[in-house]
Amino acid sequence: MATYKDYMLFDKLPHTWCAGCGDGIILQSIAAVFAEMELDKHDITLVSGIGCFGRVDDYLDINCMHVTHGRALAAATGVALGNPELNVLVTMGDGDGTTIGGNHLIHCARRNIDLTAIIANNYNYGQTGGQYSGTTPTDSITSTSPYGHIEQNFDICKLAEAAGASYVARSTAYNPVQMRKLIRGGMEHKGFALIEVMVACPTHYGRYNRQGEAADMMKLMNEQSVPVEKARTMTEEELEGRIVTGLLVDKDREDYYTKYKKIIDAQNMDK
Ligand SMILES: Cc1ncc(C[n+]2csc(CCOP(=O)(O)OP(=O)(O)O)c2C)c(N)n1
Ligand code: SF4
Repeated sequence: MATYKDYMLFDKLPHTWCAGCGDGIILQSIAAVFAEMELDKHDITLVSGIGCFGRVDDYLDINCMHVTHGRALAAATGVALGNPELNVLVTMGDGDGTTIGGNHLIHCARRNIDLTAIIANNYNYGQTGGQYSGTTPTDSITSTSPYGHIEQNFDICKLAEAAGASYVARSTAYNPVQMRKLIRGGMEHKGFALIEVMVACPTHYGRYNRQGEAADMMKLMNEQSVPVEKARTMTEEELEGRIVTGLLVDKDREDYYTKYKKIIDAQNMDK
């Protein structure tokens, strides 16, 4: 039986992430899902953007594309439409996926492109020194908001849902069992799947906001988490500052390629 190790490039270790960074937990979870699904390596393509989390492709023994910051979903759209049989995964940070690349996110969701996007949300641009991104909570401290961030932040899952995503889920690096289940669900879903995973960046966000060591950040993440089933019984005030986890949206909506192929096939029948 395959294990996550069969999909890893161990000769590329040690990895470049800081001690306590949550990104490695997602890497292991992705490889574990490949093993659970017994996927042939040639049937997977992973497209990643630039950033700390974008480095996941360095450690996986599968076909990968490392593309420009903010453009991973655009490149992955081409891959998914070019070969609809592939399992296409896209790995991005919150800066990559929702800030510089936010436009691609909403249009991928709207079009229902059949791919699985995983966004590691550490509330900042980790790789370039902890600048604020579109998900940085209001009032928090970053290298570019030393007196407190004045902007309103995005809720990535709500944004994806509003744009038409047919599968939306959220998990945390604290809960890899749930994360694996949700990533697998996204990969098995036909259409655009978005999984947001909350991760700790102790080097920048945690340090600036005095959240302690990596383990303290993980504890906080767990305390803030609330399963979606329970969240549905809570008021807006009670949900303030909480991380709602689980499967948030799961809709049956025909994906882009299937719809397009039907039109082309019908045209060819008329000839
Ligand atoms: C077009 C472009 N703009 C800016 C950069 C510089 N840059 C590289 S990584 C990065 C931030 C990455 O942040 P995020 O996507 O949140 O990922 P993280 O590092 O936090 O995992 C930036 C701004 C770039 N490489 N290309
Ligand atoms: S800077 Fe932050 S996100 Fe990047 S590797 Fe270090 S802890 Fe992880």
